[in-house]
Amino acid sequence: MKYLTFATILAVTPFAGFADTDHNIEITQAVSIETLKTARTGAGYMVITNHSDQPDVLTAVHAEFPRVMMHDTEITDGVARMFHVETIEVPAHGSISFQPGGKHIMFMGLNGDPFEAGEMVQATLVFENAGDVDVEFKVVKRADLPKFEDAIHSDMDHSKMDHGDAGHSDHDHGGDAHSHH
Ligand SMILES: [Cu+2]
Repeated sequence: MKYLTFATILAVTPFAGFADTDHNIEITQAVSIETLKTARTGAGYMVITNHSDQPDVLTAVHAEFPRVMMHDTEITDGVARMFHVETIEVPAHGSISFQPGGKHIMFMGLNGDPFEAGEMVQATLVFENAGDVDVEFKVVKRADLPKFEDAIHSDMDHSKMDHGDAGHSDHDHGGDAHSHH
């Protein structure tokens, strides 16, 4: 699924006029946690990696719910509180993690149609430079959440990604390694 998503991203990278610039956004570990039947909201988590030489900014998320927002979380006096953010910058050759207790996508207005494990939630991320990037959040049980902090360590990430196969291995991992020195 990662490979498919990556191909989709390449296919939708717009602006032929910017072809000299590498707008290379990769989304990994896109998951949502299953919700209660009565839940009105669900959250999406993922790691966004920007393989390009320019920072990029996530400016909006679209999905088929009455409202979709980007939230971050702060802890005040031991109480976690979510707040709305308008934009999220992804540094050049860097990653941003959306994970429980931190940034997340908030899907609002589920109204009787809960997220069930095994389902996919479709969304489109809108970036200032890369344009529209489609993403599918796989709904999992809370116990099956990946460890997001691993995702930004390229060595760990590589070990999970079967790079032995195919000509896939030459996609921009130089950028990852670079960001960890
Ligand atoms: Cu939220």
